[in-house]
Amino acid sequence: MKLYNSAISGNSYKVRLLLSQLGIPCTIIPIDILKGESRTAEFLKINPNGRTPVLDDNGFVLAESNAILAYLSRGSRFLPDDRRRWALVFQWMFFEQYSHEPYIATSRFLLQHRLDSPERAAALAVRREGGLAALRVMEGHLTANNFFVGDYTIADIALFAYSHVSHEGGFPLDDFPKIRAWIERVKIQPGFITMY
Ligand SMILES: N[C@@H](CCC(=O)N[C@@H](CS)C(=O)NCC(=O)O)C(=O)O
Repeated sequence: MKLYNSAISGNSYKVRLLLSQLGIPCTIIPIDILKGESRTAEFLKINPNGRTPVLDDNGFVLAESNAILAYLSRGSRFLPDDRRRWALVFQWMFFEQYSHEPYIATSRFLLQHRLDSPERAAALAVRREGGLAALRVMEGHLTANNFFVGDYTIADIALFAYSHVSHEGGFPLDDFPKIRAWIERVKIQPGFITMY
């Protein structure tokens, strides 16, 4: 098992976290996205979309962090078998990719890796309301639930990756006590590893 991994990416961290919790050994292949290493001709042969993470399981090559989570967790306690719970896990993972990551992760990238400029300020401004809306949805759900679907699943891993560093994207969690409490619950799961 090989993982093409970006050290600064929450999407790559999701996969490293699950691999650790499953106890699956994996060779990490570092890809420096800030140096354009995910856009070389060689890497585009691996993932024509030019993005990390990418898993290579004995020649089976899979991109998209949440697809990788689904692939690795199948048959494990991190992905329920029950059809409705299984679908709810995917509901939250699609939510993460459409309503959370495009606002919170990209704001973090802009703040941490792009110089201040009017263009950056404008890009952050258009992401602000979407990011807050996603956090409000999470806060509401976590008011009545300890995890996103029953016990800890890959839905939690997918949402944890960028939520726990959301302050780095300009989204501090002061007004989201339920999310903060959930973050602490995730951090004490067996096999947990930090992002950095
Ligand atoms: N939907 C994809 C997003 C992957 C993605 O945006 N990866 C970023 C790092 S977080 C990347 O590799 N960017 C490099 C580039 O666009 O050149 C996933 O969940 O895996």
